[in-house]
Amino acid sequence: MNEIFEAIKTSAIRIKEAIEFDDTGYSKNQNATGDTQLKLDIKSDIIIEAEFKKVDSIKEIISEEKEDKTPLNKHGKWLIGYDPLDGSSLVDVNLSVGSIFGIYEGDYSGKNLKASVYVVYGPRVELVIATDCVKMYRLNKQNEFVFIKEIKLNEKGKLNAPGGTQKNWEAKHKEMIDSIFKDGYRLRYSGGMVPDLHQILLKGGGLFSYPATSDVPKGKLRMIFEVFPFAFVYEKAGGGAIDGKNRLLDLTPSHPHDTSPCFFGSNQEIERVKRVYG
Ligand code: AHM
Ligand code: MG
Repeated sequence: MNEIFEAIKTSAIRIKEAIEFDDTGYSKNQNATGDTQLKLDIKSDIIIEAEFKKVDSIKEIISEEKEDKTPLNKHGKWLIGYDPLDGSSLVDVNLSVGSIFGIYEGDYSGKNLKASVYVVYGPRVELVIATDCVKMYRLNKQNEFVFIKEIKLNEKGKLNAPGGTQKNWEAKHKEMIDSIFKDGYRLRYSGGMVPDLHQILLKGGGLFSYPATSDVPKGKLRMIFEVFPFAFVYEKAGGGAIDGKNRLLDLTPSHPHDTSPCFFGSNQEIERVKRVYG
């Protein structure tokens, strides 16, 4: 799988340069979910596809920015689901954005996710690879990703990142979020799931939620490109990831762009969600 990690690193360096210097405006196209694509969404997708095309072990890829799967090598082993530029609506205000990759074998179900990777494009570029454990790397002046540390969640954290439009939350969800704040948790929510989840991982723990709401009853975040890869990272870092009741990695999407309500966090916060939703 190393050749895939190397292709992701090369893509990340090229995307970082595009974010720094390219036009941040919108294109005239819409993606499979109906979002108007930024020129940077399209360029990031092109960069990643070009790098993955050089890797023989990849059988097929599917991007959040495309409706359908793209077959690469018939004899390849791995399927990759990826979000080329997550949180791209934050690019124009110069907040952090990211890329997310799930590496699957057989099909795109949670149980067949074998590794995941994400990249944070912030003041610095950081890359996190989750296999048996979760390792963080940082880009240096020579454009190399240098190992920084292994990421482990504490049993309980201090941060709360509550996603979704509040006026559309269910009453029980609102009560839960209010009670978490009453217990002293601090609000940390930028609107980019990559930096928001990265912050919780690096600060030891907390809760990120994107629940079912009246406007998006199945949540907003997509299983293959966003939810499963981060569920894998959180579990391997010693925390949990559920849809309220069930483990996210036990789910199987029936369509590539299917979404799920999701909660990622350290163990005590995930137990708290289960008590409310279970
Ligand atoms: P995107 O893939 O279109 O960028 O959407 C994903 C983003 C996540 O990064 C973030 O957690 C969520 O959408 C924020 O959604 P909202 O604007 O509804 O709070
Ligand atoms: Mg996204």
